[in-house]
Amino acid sequence: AGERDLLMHRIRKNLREHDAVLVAHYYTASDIQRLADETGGIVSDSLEMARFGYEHPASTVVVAGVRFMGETAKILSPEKRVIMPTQEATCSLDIGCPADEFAAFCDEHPDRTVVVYANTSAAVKARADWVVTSSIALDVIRHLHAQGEKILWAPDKHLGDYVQRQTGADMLMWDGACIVHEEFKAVELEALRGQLPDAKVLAHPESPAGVLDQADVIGSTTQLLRAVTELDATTFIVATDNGLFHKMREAAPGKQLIEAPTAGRSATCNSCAHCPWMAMNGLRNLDAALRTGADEIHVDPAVAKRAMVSLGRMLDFGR
Ligand code: CIZ
Ligand code: SF4
Repeated sequence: AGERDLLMHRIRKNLREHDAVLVAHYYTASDIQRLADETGGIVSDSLEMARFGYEHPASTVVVAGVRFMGETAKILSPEKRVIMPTQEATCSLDIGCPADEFAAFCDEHPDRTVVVYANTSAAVKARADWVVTSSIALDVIRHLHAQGEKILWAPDKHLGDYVQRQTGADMLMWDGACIVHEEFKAVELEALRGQLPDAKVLAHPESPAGVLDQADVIGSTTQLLRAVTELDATTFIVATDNGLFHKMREAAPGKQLIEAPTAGRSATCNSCAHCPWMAMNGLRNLDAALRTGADEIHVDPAVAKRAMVSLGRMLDFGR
C-alpha cells in the first residue's frame, strides 16, 4: 500500500503540474479509474474518451487504454501532447487488420462503403469512409443500408455478424476477433443460466452469436453499465471484460455481478475475461509516462488528416 499511495499521490501532482488530463477506459485497473475520476478526467468507452480529450482545455492528454485510443485522441487533437502508460498495449483487432492488406481488400471492392470499427490503426481509419464504435454501429449501418449502400466491414466479425443480422444490410466481412470476448462460451453460459434462472445476461457484441442469442441486453460498455442500474434484477451474468465491474459496482452497489463463463481457464489465467493489453496499464508506467514524457503518440499528419474524415462522420452522426 505504501508504494501505491506514493504513486497515486505523485500522479495527481504531476497531472496538475503538467497541465494534463487522464482519460481511462472502463477496462483498466480500478486504481487508474479512481485517479481519472478524482482528478477531473473521465472513465469511459473509446468514443467518449476521444471526445473528452478533444473538448478538455488541458494541453496534455494521458490515455490509459490501448494504442488505437491514443491514436484517436491524437488525430482529434493534433496540437495536444498525447501520452500513454505504454504504447505496447495494443488490441487483437488492430493487429489482425494490417493497413496494407486491408487497403488491398478495399481496392478489390470499390463498390462498397468502407466501415471500420474504432479498434483499428490510424492508417486503417484513413482508408475507411466511416469509423464506428459498438455504441453506434447499428445506427450507422441502418442509415447506410437505408440509402442502398453495400458495406465492407472490418475488423470484428462477431460485431459485424450481429449488425448484419439486426439490419439485413449487405456486408462483406473482414475476419477479425477480440481475443477476450471470443472466449465467452455459449454452452457453459446456458448451464450457468440454468443455475441462476433470475439472472439477466448482459453481453458486448464482440461476443460470439451463441452468447448474444442468450443475452437480455446487447450493447457497448456504456450501454451495459446503464443496464445494470436500469434493469429490475439483482443478479447479472456479464459477457465483457471484467474491468467494467468497477463502474458497475459503483453504479449499483447492491447487485451481484457474475462473469460469463470462458473456456480459457489455466494456471496463468484464472479468469480470461480480462484484456492482456489493457492490463499493461499500471500505476508505475502511468507515473513514469507523466514524469518522462516517453511513450508520446505520434500520427503521420497526412494519415491523421484522412482518418479525421471517417472519424468526423462518426462524431457528427453521434451528435
Ligand atoms: O472492447 C473494447 O476494446 C471496447 C469496448 C472498446 C470501446 O469502444 O470502448
Ligand atoms: Fe481489443 Fe478486445 Fe482488448 Fe478491447 S478487449 S482492446 S477489443 S483485445
